[in-house]
Amino acid sequence: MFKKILIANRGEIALRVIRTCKEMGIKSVAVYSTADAESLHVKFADEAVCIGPPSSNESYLKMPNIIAAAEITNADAIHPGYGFLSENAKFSKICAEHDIKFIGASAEMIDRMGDKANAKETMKAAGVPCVPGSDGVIETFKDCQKVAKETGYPVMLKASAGGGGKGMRAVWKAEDLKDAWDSARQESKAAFGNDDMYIEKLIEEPRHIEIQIVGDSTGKACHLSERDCSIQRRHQKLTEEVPSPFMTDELRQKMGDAAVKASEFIKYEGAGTVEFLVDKNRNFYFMEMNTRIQVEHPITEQVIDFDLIREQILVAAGVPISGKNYSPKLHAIECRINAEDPHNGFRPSPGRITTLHAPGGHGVRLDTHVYAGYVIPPNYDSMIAKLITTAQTREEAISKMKRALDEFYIEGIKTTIPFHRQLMEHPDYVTGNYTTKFMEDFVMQDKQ
Ligand code: MV4
Repeated sequence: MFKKILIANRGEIALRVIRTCKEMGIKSVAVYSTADAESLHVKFADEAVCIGPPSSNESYLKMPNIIAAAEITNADAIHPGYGFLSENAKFSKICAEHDIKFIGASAEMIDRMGDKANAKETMKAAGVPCVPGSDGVIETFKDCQKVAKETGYPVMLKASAGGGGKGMRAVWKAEDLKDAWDSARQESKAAFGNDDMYIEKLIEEPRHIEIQIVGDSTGKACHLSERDCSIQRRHQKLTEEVPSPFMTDELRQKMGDAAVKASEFIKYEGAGTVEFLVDKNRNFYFMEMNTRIQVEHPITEQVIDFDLIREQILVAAGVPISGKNYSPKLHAIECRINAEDPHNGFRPSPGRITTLHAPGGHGVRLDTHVYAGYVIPPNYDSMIAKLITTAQTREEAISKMKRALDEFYIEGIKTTIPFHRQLMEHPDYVTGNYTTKFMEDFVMQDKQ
């Protein structure tokens, strides 16, 4: 087992990893930018190394500084958390070259799944259902026209280097294809330095349901059920839940089997997520595979009683998994609390937290790095806490969430707490009758 793990991240996820390290008797090393000197991950780790100024490019993304910090402190593994370097093939490779275990995917795996057209072709070969469309990348506009016509409108143009909706265009009729093709390619080139495109049939008002998987070094994989992540705004998830209100035992079996098949086909090692689009008839299609631990992993931990960070560490150390698949025994909901003003277009609201009262009690979990007096720097992601409730039923989990949100006081900055409080009473949320279109139609009620 590892003796010392360096956590190449900040905020709640850095703290989350440190907690599991402590429970496993593994020493932890925090790295931090000068903006994060007062952050809890710095205080709670066994050691801490400053790696640069506030700008992410000069700190949390600066590979030589992080490797140097690992070498100075004698860390034998690096946990990258999510975001930053967690899906950076070059960083995974550099860690391997320095004999430091990267607790994440190999460079080869990251490259393979990071190229979306290639990932889709791989999944097709594995026998995982994919959205009908082009075979891989489309070379010319002429081919694009041809495939769009064969596929049948509406279609979706997607950037192979994409993700997060960048370089993606829905096209409803042939006459709009040229403009969409040109602008999607331009956007992709600017964002990723690559303008490879592929086409799919447009799935209207899909749900986003993902399957958590874990694979080990023997090539065996298992799934840990789903998460419904359909409530998103501009490709940022706001809340997630498990079980999905749209799930059936039969669909879970099929989607779980597909995700395990996908993982075993590529001999995936570690924790990963297979994302699917699910249409109104419960047809499901592979969308993307994430080769990292995700923000919303705690809801899975809550309903199957598993520590996913511990699982990542064990698998990275070569321990085989049991191979058993899991169905949810309970219901869990996560609300992402962001330092944003939901009454003003979710505008970022960094600054000092003057007062904080955290919710607690039965079935309430709060993963956060903030405290009264903490100053939220403007340089990073605006998520400051994840509030998770767990109960026997969805109704009870919602009741608990309302109660927990009501006793969550944060003063000094604006947060998304009022948004979540309204969401928990929205008729379509309460009935579970929501899709990825939900936030397009959502309107915040005025403050009382
Ligand atoms: C789609 C789609 C409909 N049809 N593909 C958005 C992010 C990118 N990873 C894939 N996305 C979509 N792909 C087809 N063929 C609709 C979306 C989509 C979406 C997917 C998941 C969650 C939220 C979304 C919001 C808008 C569009």
